[in-house]
Order: sequence, then C-alpha cells, then structure tokens
Amino acid sequence: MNVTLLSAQTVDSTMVSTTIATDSAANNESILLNKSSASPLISTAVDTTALFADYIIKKPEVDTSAMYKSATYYFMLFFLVCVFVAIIGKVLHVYELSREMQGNKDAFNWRRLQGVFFVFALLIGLYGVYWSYTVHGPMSINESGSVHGERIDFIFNITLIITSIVFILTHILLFGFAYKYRGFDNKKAHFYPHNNALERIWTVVPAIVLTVLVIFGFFTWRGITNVSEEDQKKALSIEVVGEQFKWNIRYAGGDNQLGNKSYKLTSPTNGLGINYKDQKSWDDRLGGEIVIPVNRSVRVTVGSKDVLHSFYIPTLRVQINAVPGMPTYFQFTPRYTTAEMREKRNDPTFDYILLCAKICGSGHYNMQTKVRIVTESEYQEWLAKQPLYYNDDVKKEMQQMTERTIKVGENNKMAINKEVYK
Ligand SMILES: [Cu+2]
Repeated sequence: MNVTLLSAQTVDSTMVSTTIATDSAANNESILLNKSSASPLISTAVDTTALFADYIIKKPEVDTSAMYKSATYYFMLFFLVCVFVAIIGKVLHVYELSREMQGNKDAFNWRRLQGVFFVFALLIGLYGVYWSYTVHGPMSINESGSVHGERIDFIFNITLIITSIVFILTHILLFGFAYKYRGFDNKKAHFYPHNNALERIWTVVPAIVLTVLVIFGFFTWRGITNVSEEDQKKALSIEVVGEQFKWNIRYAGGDNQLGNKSYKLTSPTNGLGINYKDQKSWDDRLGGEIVIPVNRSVRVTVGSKDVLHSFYIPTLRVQINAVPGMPTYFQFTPRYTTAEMREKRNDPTFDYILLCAKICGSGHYNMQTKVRIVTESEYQEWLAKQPLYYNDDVKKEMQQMTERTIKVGENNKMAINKEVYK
C-alpha cells in the first residue's frame, strides 16, 4: 500500500501512461486511489523510467553466463536435439518410402544401423566413465583427515574397483552383442530360452561377492562405532543438535560431562532444553563453531530438535543421522589440523566442513558449518573464550522461577517445570 501511494504521488500527468501489467494487485490499488483522489489523475501512470532507472542502466551489464548453467537451458537443449533427431528420422522415412515407390525392394536395414549406433554409445559411455574417474575422482577421493577414515577408504576403494570392473565388462558385452547380432537379412535368430548352468553362475557369483562386501563393511562399521566404555569416557565430549536450519553446539566443559536435557524444558531462552538444576550443565559452553583438538578422540552426541538431519563431515569420513528424540553418537580422532591439511592439499582455502546430509527443508543447504581442527593449546585458548550456557540471565530466570513456584503453591499448574527440574 505504501509503495502504491508513493507511486501515485510521483505521477506526472503529462507523462505517457504506462501500466505495470505484471503487478495487477498494485494496479487495482492505484485505481481505487485515483477514484477517491481530489485531483483526478489521467491514468494509473507510474514513472517507470524513474522507478526502474537502476535496472535500465544496469541491464547491459547483466552477466548471462549463469544462463548456460541453468536446468532450463539444458532442458531446452535436450528438446532441440530431440526435435533435430525426429526431423532426420522423418527425412529418412520419406527417403525409404520414395525408394519403395520406385520399386526398389531393398528397404533400408534399420537394425543394422542401430547395431552400429550401439558401438558409438559404448565408446562414448566408456569415455564418459574415464572422464568421470579422472576429473571427479580427484575431487572426491582425498586423504582422510581422521584415523578411522583409512578403513572406510579401504573398503570404499575395494568396492569401487570390483564394481568398476563388472560395470565395464558387462557394458562391453551388452553393447558388443547388440553390435555382433545386428540385423542381417540372411541371418536368423536362434531360439535359446534357458541354461541352468549359466543362471547358476550369474546368481551365485554376485551373491558371494556382495555377501563378502557386506560382511566386510559390517565389521568395519562395527569396529568404528563400537567404542569401549573406557574409551568413551576418555574422549572429549561435544553435543551437536540440528534444527531447521542450523547446528547448535555444546561443549561439555571442565567436567567433560554434558548436563542433562529434557524437551519439556525447551523455551525461547533455553533452546536445547538444558536442565540447569543439573550441576553438570553449569560449565557447558556454547560453541559458535566446531573446534576440535588434533590427535584427540572426540565423542559427538548428535540430536535433532525437529526433523531428521545428518551430521556429515566428509573429509573426516564422519556421518551419523540426527534423530529427534534419540541421541546418536560418533567417536573419531582427527589426525591433521586444518593448517596441516591446507599444506598437504596445497590449498590455502581448504576447511573441514560440517554438512547436513538429509534433505531437511528449504534451508537445508544453509546448514554448513566450518570445523576447525587445531592444536591442543589453540583449542584450550579458544574454549576458554566461549560463553557458558549457564549465564547470568539464566541464573536470574531460574531464581524468578523458584520464587514463582513457591508463591503459586504446590498445586498450581504454573509450576509445570517443577517435576522435570527435580
Ligand atoms: Cu538438515
């Protein structure tokens, strides 16, 4: 409404009337305004030149390079290729019909041509695989920043090698046979419906290979996630709670024990529902980012306040779901600091990044947080600077709540948090 008023006031009656067709709501309001106005306006004219002055000036500088990356561009390109192929097909069809009309009995052998196309498809496909491995490979397969990551990489590489060999062999056979048995006028297909020995081989061999891989993977995962209670206690305790769309980070503080929590205590001032009656929570610190000391075991308690999220630090080979109402854990030991990793990768901009690996909503992409791996002394220095959850405001609030509870009496419903705080 304000915008419309301003626009109407800037109307110059001598100006050529221009209606902003795209904003019909604004126009309707302008018309209403004109009717009630003391000095009648000629039209709903708006000085678009002034309004869009910036836009008009900037227009020639618009960078169109992004257009070539958009999905619409590629969709249109695909559509054009389809139209082109369809036109060629029609032309060939007309050519074939005209040959038939001229009494030429040897119709064009399409199956033969398709057999040749299969070879092209195989060659293009295999080149694509080679390109993907050489270009995308170095982007995704990098040295792990954590100790257990070595084991994950090992099983990942074995799986990749086996599946790559099978993938390439089966595709050569698939496309190769399509070429070998392409249409020949003098050849007749042999009917070969069944072969027990062949079926046994292609069922049993993949079953054995997959079983070995799955069992191998199961033991690797178990070895990483089954940590003895003694080692659990030794590890530095951090809690990371996901919510749409950020991560809340809590450091256990001097006692290395996180204070208890209850969803019933969640309030605008206590987002995690920390039970401040539990003295273990008094030294818990709020981390603005995740900072972890190198070569020290870290146990992350992962949770969620709303939907499923996933705690994912690819460079550290760490990933575990963040489930509302059920804490999950991941214990790992980083072996290179951020600085060391930058040197190793020869990339001064490198950072460990925490991502959310579940499509959890519109702001999902925004859940990335930097993770800094530092030396022990840097870590201690940083931690000391982080604010406590149990700050003066919380103390005051707790005091007020206690007073109110005493005031309203035992049976009053105002004291809803009483039980949980016990
Ligand atoms: Cu998420």
